[in-house]
Amino acid sequence: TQAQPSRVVAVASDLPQATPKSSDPARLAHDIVDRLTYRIGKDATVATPDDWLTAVILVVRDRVVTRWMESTRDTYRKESKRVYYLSMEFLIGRLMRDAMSNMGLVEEMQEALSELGVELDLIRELEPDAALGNGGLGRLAACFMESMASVDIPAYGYGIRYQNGMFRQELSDGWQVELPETWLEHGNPWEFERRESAYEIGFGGETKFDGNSCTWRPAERFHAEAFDTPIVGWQAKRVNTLRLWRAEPIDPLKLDAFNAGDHMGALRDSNKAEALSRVLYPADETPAGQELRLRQEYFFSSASLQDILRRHVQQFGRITSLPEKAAIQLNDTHPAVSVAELMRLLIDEHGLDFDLAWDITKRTVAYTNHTLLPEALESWPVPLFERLLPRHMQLIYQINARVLKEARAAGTFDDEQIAAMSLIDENGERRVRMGNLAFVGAHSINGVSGLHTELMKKTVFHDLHQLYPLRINNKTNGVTPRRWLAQVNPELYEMARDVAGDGILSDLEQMKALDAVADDVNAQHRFAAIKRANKARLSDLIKSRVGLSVDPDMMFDIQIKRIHEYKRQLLNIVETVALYDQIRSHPERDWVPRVKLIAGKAAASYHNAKLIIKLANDVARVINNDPATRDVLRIAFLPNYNVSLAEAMVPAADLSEQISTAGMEASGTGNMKFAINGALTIGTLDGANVEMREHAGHENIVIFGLTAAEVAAKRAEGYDPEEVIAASPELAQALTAIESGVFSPDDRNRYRDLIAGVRLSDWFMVAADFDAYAAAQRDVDALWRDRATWRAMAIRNSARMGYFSSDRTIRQYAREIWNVLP
Ligand code: B1H
Repeated sequence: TQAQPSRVVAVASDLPQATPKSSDPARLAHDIVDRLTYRIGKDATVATPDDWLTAVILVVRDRVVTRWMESTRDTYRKESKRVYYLSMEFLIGRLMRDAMSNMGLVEEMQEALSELGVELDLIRELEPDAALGNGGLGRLAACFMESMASVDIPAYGYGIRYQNGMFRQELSDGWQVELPETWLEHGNPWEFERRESAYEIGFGGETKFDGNSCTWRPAERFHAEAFDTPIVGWQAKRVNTLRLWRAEPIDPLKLDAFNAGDHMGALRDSNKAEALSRVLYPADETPAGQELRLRQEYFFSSASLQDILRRHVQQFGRITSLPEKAAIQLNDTHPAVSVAELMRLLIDEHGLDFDLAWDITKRTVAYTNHTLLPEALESWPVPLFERLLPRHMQLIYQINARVLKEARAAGTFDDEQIAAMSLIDENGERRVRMGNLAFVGAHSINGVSGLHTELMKKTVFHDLHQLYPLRINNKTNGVTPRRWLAQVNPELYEMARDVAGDGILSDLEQMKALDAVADDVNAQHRFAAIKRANKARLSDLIKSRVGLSVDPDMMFDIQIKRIHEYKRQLLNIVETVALYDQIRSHPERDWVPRVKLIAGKAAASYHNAKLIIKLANDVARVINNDPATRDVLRIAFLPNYNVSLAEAMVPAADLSEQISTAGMEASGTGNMKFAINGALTIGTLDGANVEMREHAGHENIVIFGLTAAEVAAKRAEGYDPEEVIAASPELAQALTAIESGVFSPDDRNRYRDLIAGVRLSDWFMVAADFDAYAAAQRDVDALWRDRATWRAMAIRNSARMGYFSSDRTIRQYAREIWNVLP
């Protein structure tokens, strides 16, 4: 089928308003040389590839700016409600291809550059990844920013302009080594420094009451300075702003101290300020709990709220209309101190009384929860909180008194339940519970998948949910199809367009049209050729990164995500070891050639996670060097997983590993990216896998293992992993091999404790799920042998993932939480 002409016409009229002149290749070429000369001060003959990259970005940026200003003016003129997305993390990756492709400039730019003798693909690789995030939570924020622009919602992202983002991971003898990432080294041509937008941020000091009014005199004060990055929506319909804050000293150099000979003291404020926006905490799902982290959280929350209130008052005059004109979404509890800060600003700076301020706060703020892991629920020791934010501590006590009064008035809660709802954890050292603060200060609390939302109601927020039963709602995550289909897999995108028409990127549900061709031999061959080409490209990358040759005709089995025990990379590796043993014992069998690829970073302080990386590398060394198995089984750990590496791996996957312990992965978003690109999923009934199965059809996904309810029951009953191990010879053999040092002859005890954890408690159900997982893998092998069936399933997966576009997610937030019209 061909695209219907009418659709093509409709889309063409939607193209970016860039004048034909501004996207003309000759004009682009001229502009590139112009930027090179006048902005970078280089002659084309001596320009380095980095110079060309900067010049190209500046040319794209100039075209973006026109649309940006139009968007801003449009919002102002229409007096539209604005959405504010507050997040400690924005994992945006590279922006050039994204901006160019959403502006509709890719081909013209390619032409312009070839006139200049420069290869776009080459300079594209030089752009650093903006890695201002740990993993899924930060990447979701980046997808949401792109989707909000694409569905035409006036939105601002607010965060921190970390000088050092996520660390760079290197391997040294198979161990993870963390190195600082210096993404700003060559400057950042995307950002605009806003020296005029600076706010004062205070810490410590004391509060003074005069009647009802309170003044807070902070002991330390800093400035927050804004840096704006334009975020281009699909077809440049709208360009929104990502505003990141950098901390600045108010007094960069204390000359009096310096002159008195105290040279270090003269720079103390400068150094303290620098530390605030210096580095991203690289501890996914394990809050650092350090003072600097709380300072960072307050720093960016306060700057963002001051900016939001200033913009509101400037345009609308009255602060009381805030909830009608601003929706503030808290990305997890990291900005939860915003609830107290908004109350402070409304009461102390804008003179409202507590009741009105509380009403405005609740109607403006909404909160997204991203995890149920107990260790990830943020709380701060009361003494620390009080010392850094004395005024906020008072307000939190006042809020708490009001909430607990409401709870008591309900008459249905016992003391234990009341204690669970309190903003203060009184068990042991008193702590401020940030999740409870975010919950009570918000009109909406959402989870990120259906299962996660239901578990939220039953676990962390069980009692608050009883008190406020209308607040919890679900917004299943999604990913942007512009980056995660069109840009990473242009050939599959082209095939999809040929079948489903040009509308798929504005409405991913239209991919459904591919369903009709899933059994068509030509479609299957085209799909297979595309996958093969993506795999060949990834093979080259693997060869260059880790020196391993992999045949693109093997099954590419991929697990990429942060290294976490609950994500169960260990289950994957143990199964690989068991399979290795099987192949050695039965070399005559018809084994499906498979390469297992693993990548991901471990938090620097997470001992077991780092050990799992070492294990992957130890196992890889043995297996990849065994001539008896190397034709049918290989395994590689690819270092420095980041957005750009994901972009190379996702379109090359045959099999996507989504094997977390059921009940522990809130949603997952990698799972969606793989399926959109035609990988089959092997996974547990966890997070969004549950919904992916409904959309793909139960027959098109390989599900195994305990359900969340079964995991909970097993843990409650107290289960004995040794029994399970004894009943499974393959598992027993693999565990024994690992713990006895077969893969670590240089240190035979290396994995003793790691495996002991499985034998003794097996909190993550590695042993409990092993047999089901191994059997599911053999089912996968059987499917692979029937290539036509496999391809049909893969195409159906790709066709049926329309629901998992972040445009759908954002439209739901817009209608059901923010009350804005896309
Ligand atoms: C997710 C985090 C997270 N949930 C604490 N929670 C952090 C918690 O630095 N910290 O302190 C950082 C990150 N990240 C992830 O969010 C979930 O695990 C995924 O399942 C989910 O898909 C993603 C987006 O909702």
